[in-house]
Amino acid sequence: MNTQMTLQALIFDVDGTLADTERDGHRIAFNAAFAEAGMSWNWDAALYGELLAVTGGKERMRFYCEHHDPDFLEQADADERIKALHAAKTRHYVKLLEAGGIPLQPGVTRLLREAHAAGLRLAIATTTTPENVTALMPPDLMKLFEKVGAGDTVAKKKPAPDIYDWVLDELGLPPSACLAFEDSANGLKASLAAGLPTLVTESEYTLDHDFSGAFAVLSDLGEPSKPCQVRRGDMHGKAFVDVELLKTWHRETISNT
Ligand code: XBP
Ligand code: MG
Repeated sequence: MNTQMTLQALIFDVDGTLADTERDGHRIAFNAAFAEAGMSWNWDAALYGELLAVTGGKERMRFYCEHHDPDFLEQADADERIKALHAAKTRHYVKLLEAGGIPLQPGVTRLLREAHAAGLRLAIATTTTPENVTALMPPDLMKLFEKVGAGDTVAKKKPAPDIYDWVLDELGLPPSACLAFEDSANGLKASLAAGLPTLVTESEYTLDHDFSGAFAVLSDLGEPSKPCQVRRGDMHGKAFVDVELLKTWHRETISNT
């Protein structure tokens, strides 16, 4: 097996994958920004689920306007107002995380530490704003990530593969030497389009998404004391995801291509 074929890096999505941040994090921060600006927009949990069809906060606001408040976009300064609302939303989101935080998904801390100790390189490929990632992750875990591709680093957000392509380029690795971790159909489309074998762990808003193409779909990464639920894929007798299992899955995906 040449070195290009051994597993060398893990690339993680953030929202929904490292932590379930949307309903009780991003949504609350959007609404706080709207209220602060004296606007009547208020995104309830069901509406927010529909708006998640579009990744990126600024893009999501624009999508909301197109369907619910088209007059907003008629204003000459609509783009600037969306930008300002988004900056306020980021401020609220960071404050919310600092105040109490949103817990990381089961198995995330364990697997990140184990993978780093085993010499695997770690990176992030997310649609969210960089400050949001730093606010979410405890500093000792954040420093394990060698590259962070986030927000407006690339022009086209997921489901376009661009953020994954950017991270692969930064790592100097081919997709066949990596695994991606995603929680949503848009994220999975992006990672697969970049050629990355992908493990899906579900999140609150993505339970009914189409995860065709993922090599396995799990409730979460699991812990020794709390096995994950397996929706699809072969756990090879394991109750949770560890580095050994990732290497086995990686070998399988490579030999199937
Ligand atoms: C999540 C997103 C983001 C967040 C909001 O993407 O789509 O837009 O909901 O973050 P991923 P911003 O799962 O790929 O991390 O408002 O900072 O865009
Ligand atoms: Mg996600």
